[in-house]
Amino acid sequence: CTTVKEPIRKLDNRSDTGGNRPLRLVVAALILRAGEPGTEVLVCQRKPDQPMSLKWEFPGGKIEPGETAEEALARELNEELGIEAVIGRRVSRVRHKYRNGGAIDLQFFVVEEFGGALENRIFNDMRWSPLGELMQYDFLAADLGLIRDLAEGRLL
Ligand code: 9L3
Ligand code: MG
Repeated sequence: CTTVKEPIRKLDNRSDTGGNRPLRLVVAALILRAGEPGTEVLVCQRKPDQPMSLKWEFPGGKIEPGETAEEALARELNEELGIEAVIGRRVSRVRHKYRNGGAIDLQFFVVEEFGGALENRIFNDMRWSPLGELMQYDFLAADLGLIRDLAEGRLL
């Protein structure tokens, strides 16, 4: 009689769009500021050497084991933008499937307050965009539903 040791299936939240893996949990921020004439939001462009290169996104990343969504987002925003963000309300949650079978669970939070000065630490480019102009950027597919809601004034 032999015992087959099944590998323990751990949540693999490291890879990007990886094929046959459990759902990756991701958080992203709508960093808002008062603009003229209306609210503006920070949009960031991924680097040429990153997966989904040169696509625009709302900044954020994967939740690490043991972190709450808010903790993960505060950490990501510190790593990516050098700020101490106050994570506000959650405005949207979507499930996005990639063609290779991978999927993400993506939660968006509003950030209206932060400490420190915004600094571009990892992106190709970053800009403040009026909500109505978000459609002009080539965004990640996972962010598009939210973009539409924001541009049409449904969310904020
Ligand atoms: N993702 C989608 N929309 C976003 C963010 C920050 C991330 N606004 C997707 C891209 C990757 C995964 O989530 O598939 C992990 O993100 P990252 O670690 O590459 O930032
Ligand atoms: Mg990221």
